[in-house]
Amino acid sequence: MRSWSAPDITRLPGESVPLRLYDTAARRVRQTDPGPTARMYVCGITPYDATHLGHANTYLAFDLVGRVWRDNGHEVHYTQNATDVDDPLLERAEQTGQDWRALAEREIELFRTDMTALRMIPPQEYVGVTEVIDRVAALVERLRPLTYDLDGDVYFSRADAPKFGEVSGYSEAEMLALSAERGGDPDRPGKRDPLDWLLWRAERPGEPAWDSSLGRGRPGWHIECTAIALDHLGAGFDVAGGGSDLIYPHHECGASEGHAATGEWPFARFYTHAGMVALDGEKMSKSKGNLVFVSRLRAEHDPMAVRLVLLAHHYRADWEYTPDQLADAEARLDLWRRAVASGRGPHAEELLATVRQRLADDLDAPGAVAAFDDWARKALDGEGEQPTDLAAKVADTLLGVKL
Ligand code: 5CA
Ligand code: ZN
Repeated sequence: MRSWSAPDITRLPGESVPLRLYDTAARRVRQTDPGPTARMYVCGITPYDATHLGHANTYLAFDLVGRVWRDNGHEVHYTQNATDVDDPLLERAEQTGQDWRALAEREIELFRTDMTALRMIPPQEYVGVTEVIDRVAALVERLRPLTYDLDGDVYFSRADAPKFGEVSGYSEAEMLALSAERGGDPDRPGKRDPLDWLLWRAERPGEPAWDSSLGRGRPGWHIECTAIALDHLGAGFDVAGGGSDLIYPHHECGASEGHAATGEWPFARFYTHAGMVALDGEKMSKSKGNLVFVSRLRAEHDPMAVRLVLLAHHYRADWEYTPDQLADAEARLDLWRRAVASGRGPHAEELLATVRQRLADDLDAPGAVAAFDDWARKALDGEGEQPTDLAAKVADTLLGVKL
């Protein structure tokens, strides 16, 4: 599919700082160590509703990863999927009397517009699952020794996956509870193990299906991301990302699939997860409907203020959105713009060094934002006689905020 348009990125002077990032599988912060080309896969939307602040929070985290790596001199190879056929999408289309393809296409187009407005660097490959059904089926075939059939559906047998459980570190009981909550079917009769997961779903009446060597049907969820990541990035890529709701089952199962297909472990060198954004005390989710849409916010407010709302929170934190955060972000944007427009301020080299330090330290965006606030206040207090263009570049290149 078409990706979205890229913001301009300029290079900054001086020494950058290598990126340290939290790895869920290691359960600690470690230094990333990419080759000349850093490879990142981020789990994309299921396009049945508009992009909300929670999604944007996740995509911002990985946008910052890409920005820091670029600043470190790496090329960044970034792949993202769109789950453009799945149960929730089909259900929403049915309930609202729309064609599921038209619904997905419309929401994906809105997502692109939202991402462009928020100055998110686009992936080189933006892949809809419906474009790669044959590749997914081929991967399921490759996993054959670890799979079994159940009424025409194909399941992955976790008993044969030696690393299963290592990404999340969750207990059996935790996995069981989450499986039921997040699209799994632990209670389906005939499964060898409740945590075995669906790789291929045989055609059901009224559901879309594709011809394949596995018979007519459609892919299960986790396998789509494994197939797309393998095809574009190869095993052992640098970062697999998404929100923390994907730790189990999505990334846990995907990691075992990748391992089984290639023999390589880990499938991704880092599994990195953004926190959950809530509204009115509950995780923002399309199924609950407690949503703050990016498209609605940016219609009434500067998209850079929306970006600053997100930057004010650490990516791993769970936080609740309240409208006063947008008012604070607008005040901050105004402060930064006035400071840059004043044309004179303190040396921005120090600001650049601090922002680099903060972002390289597991993406401490709030720390970077505080450093910029400090510089801007000093500039407006008449401290320093240096030109302000470097400060503007720091905001633009490292934080993605165009002033
Ligand atoms: N299509 C799958 C991934 S393959 C999916 O989870 N789609 S989604 O539309 O539900 O979510 C898209 C991305 O936003 C995922 O990375 C998910 O982890 C993240 N996300 C969803 N809800 C929230 C939330 N409330 N806060 C933060 N991130 C969220
Ligand atoms: Zn995914």
